[in-house]
Amino acid sequence: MVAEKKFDVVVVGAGFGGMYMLHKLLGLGFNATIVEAASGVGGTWWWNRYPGARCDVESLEYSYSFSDELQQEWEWSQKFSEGAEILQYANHVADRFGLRNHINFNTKINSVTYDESDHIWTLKTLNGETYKANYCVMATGTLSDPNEPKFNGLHDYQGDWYMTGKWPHEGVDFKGKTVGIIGTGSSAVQAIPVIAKDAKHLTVFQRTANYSIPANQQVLPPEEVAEVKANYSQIRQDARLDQAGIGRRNRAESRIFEVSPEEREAEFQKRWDKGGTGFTAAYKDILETDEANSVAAEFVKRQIKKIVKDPEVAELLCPTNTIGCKRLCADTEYFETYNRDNVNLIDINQNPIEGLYQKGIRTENQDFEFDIVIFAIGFDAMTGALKAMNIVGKDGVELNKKWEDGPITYLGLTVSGFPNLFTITGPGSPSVLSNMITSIEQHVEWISECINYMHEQQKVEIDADIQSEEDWGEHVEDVASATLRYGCNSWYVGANVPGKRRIFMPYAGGIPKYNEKCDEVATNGYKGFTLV
Ligand code: N01
Repeated sequence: MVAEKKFDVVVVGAGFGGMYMLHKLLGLGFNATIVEAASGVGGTWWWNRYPGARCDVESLEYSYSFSDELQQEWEWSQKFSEGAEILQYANHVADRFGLRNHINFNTKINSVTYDESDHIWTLKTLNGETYKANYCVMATGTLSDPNEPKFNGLHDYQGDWYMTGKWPHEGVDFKGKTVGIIGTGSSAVQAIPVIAKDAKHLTVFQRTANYSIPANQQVLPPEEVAEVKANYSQIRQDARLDQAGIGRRNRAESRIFEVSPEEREAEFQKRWDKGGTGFTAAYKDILETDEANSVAAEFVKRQIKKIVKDPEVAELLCPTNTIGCKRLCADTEYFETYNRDNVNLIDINQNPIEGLYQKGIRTENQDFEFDIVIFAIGFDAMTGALKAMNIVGKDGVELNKKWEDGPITYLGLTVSGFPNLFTITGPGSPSVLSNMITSIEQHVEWISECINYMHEQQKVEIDADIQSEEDWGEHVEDVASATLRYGCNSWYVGANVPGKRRIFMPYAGGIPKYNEKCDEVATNGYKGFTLV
C-alpha cells in the first residue's frame, strides 16, 4: 500500500513552466512538488532529441529572466541554441535553484479529480501513487502529446521507425541507411538536412510545402552577448511589451504598400539575410491582408527557386498557402538539401501514401524500401496532454466532455468548473504565438500571486465564472478571426488531428493586451472568478 502524499500545490510537468512554478511556490513558503513523466527535466527538450532540434527564438531571449544572476552567468554558445544545450540549461536551473529534490520523475498522471467537499484535488499516477493538493498547476506543455502514426501496415514494417517527438536518447545511426521521413513541419525542416548528410538516401514525403527562413545560425559574438547582458533588464521589459514576447524584435511600424517595391525588397532581403522568424514582422499587415501577405510570400518563393536547382522540385517546395498562417520555420540548409543526389521529394497529394508494408512505405504508384522510417507528423497541440490526464472537476464533469466542442478557458489560465486548477500557457493565452518563456514567466507569476492571495485572504476555492469564460472565448475567437492565421489548416486550429473540433486555440491579440487583462483581473480582486 503506497501512502498518499499531501501538498499545498502539485505541479504537473518539469519543463520550463513547471520548474519556475515550483521555484516561485517554494520561495513563497508553499509545500509544493512536481510530478513528471520523464526521467529528467526540460519538457519538450527532454523528448524532442531528433537530429537538428533547436530553438527558433534566439538563445539570449529563450531563457529565464526571473534571476539576473542566472541570466548573467549562463553562457549560450550559439544564436539559436541546440536542443542539447537547452537541456543543459534546464538541468543547470534545476540544480542551481535546488529543485531536483522536489521533483518526482518517472511519474505519469492518469487521473485528476476534484473533491468539492474539501476543495482537494486527487492525482493518481500510473504506478499507483496518490497525490493530494489544494491547488493543481498543469505545466504540461503545448506541443507535448505527439501524434502517434496510424498508417495501415505499420505493424508489418520490419525496419526501424521513430517519431521526432519521442526520439531515442541514445540517438540513431543513419550511416549507410535508406531513410523515409513523413512530414515537412518545423521538426522535419530541422531534421532533414542533418539526416541527409549521414544517410545513404533520404526520401521526404510532403503533404504541404512549408515556408522557412534561414536561421543563419552562428556562434554568438562576445560583443553581442556583452551588450545584451548589460541591457538585459530593458530587453526583458521590452519583451513583455512586444506582441510575441521578444525584446529585440525589430517590428516595423509601416504597412507594406506605404513603401516602394524597392524598399520592401531591400527590407525582406535584410531580414532573410539576418535569418529567423522575424521575417513576417517586416510590415504590420503581413498577417492581416492577403495582398500584403502575398508580397512577402512571393519573396520567399523566389528565394526557394533560386536555391533549389531542379525547377520541378523547387515548384513542389513552394508553399501555396499564406505565409505565417502555419508556424513559420527557421532552417539550416533545408532547401539546399534538395540539391543533394541522395535526397528526393515525393508529393503525397499526387502520389498518396497507402501505408507501410514489410520493407517500407507503399504509395499509390510506388513501393519505397527503407531501413528507417521517421514520422515527423506533429502533435495534438495545446489540448492533447491535458486531455490525456482524465481531469474531472465539480459535479463529476470531465474536462474532455466540456472541451468536446473545443477548449474554452478563462484567460487560458483556468477552466470554469475546475476550481483551484491552473494551466500554464493553456489554450486562450498567447502561448505558442509568443516566446514561450516570456509567456511562461507571466503565467507563473500570475498563478503564484493568485495562490498567495487566496492563502492570505483565507479563501479555499477560486473558480472562473461561466460568463467570464464565455466572454473570453468570444474575444479569443474575434481577435483570431481578424488575422490570416485563422484560415488555414494548421495545428493552431487542430486541423492536423482527425476529428478535432476546429477552433483557433491560442490568443492572437498579443502579449501586451493579454498581460494588461490578466493584471486588471488580479488587481480587481480576481474579477470574473468566484472565491469561496
Ligand atoms: O509538426 P507540424 P512539427 N500524412 O504539425 C505532416 C514546434 N516546433 O513537429 O501540413 C502525411 O508542424 C503535416 O502535413 P500538413 C513549432 O511550433 C518548434 O514539425 O498537415 N503527412 C506536416 O507537414 C511547430 O510548428 C521548433 O499537411 C502528415 C507535418 O506532418 C510545432 O512544434 C522545432 C500526416 C507535421 O508538422 C510542430 O512542428 C520543432 C499524415 N497523416 C517544432 N500528418 C523550434 O524551433 C501530419 N503530416 C522551437
